[in-house]
Amino acid sequence: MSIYGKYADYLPQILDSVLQQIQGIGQEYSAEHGQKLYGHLEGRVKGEESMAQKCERKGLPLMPESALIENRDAIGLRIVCNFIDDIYTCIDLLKKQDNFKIINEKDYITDAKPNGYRSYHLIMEVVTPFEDVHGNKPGIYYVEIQLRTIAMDTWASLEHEMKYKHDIKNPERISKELKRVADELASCDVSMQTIRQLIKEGEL
Ligand code: 0O2
Repeated sequence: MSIYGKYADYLPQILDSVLQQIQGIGQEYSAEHGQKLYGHLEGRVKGEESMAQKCERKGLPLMPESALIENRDAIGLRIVCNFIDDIYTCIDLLKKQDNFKIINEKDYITDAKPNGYRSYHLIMEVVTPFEDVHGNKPGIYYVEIQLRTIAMDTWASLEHEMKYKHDIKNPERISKELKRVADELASCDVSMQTIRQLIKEGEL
């Protein structure tokens, strides 16, 4: 039996509808401002095995309540922006959506994790036409959104991959190098932002 139980079929449908809504926000923004709000958008339903492992790690029973209430990232989206400012514009636009309610925010861009990880995390409650774990219909489901620049995304993907390489001989050196690269990329993001601002001012 799936850890998501009878709710398993709803999750990809909720993901699709949130993806579509955010695509719509992006299209509207491009039409109005003549520039892209984000570079790319992706989403996934967390695999059952991965969710089961996460529940086990947290000492939670393997049941839908753990997967869909105690954990809030069964449905996850990532918005990758070209510039840091665009991340905050996206967040403002998400907050204006009537059917999205942001219940938790973590700004790892202003406060990077000690290892150098940068990203902005939101947990949203989304109203859906489906029954939820509490038996309510329309039901409320959680969706995690990670917002990053291209540079932050590149770093996080490589770091994530390396986490699963257990045969690294000099982990301390690698962690130090990764932190150094994260800080260099963050500095590039700020420079790119400044260049865009200079171009905009030149257009006035
Ligand atoms: P996956 O496989 O990417 O989904 P949670 O663990 O979600 O219950 P927590 O610890 O408060 O709660 O989560 P946080 O800090 O919001 O981070 C959750 C997700 O952010 C992770 O999900 C990763 O996707 C990403 N993340 C956080 N820290 C790092 C990091 O140092 N490096 C990288 N590459 N990604 C990070 P999962 O479920 O751990 O993994």
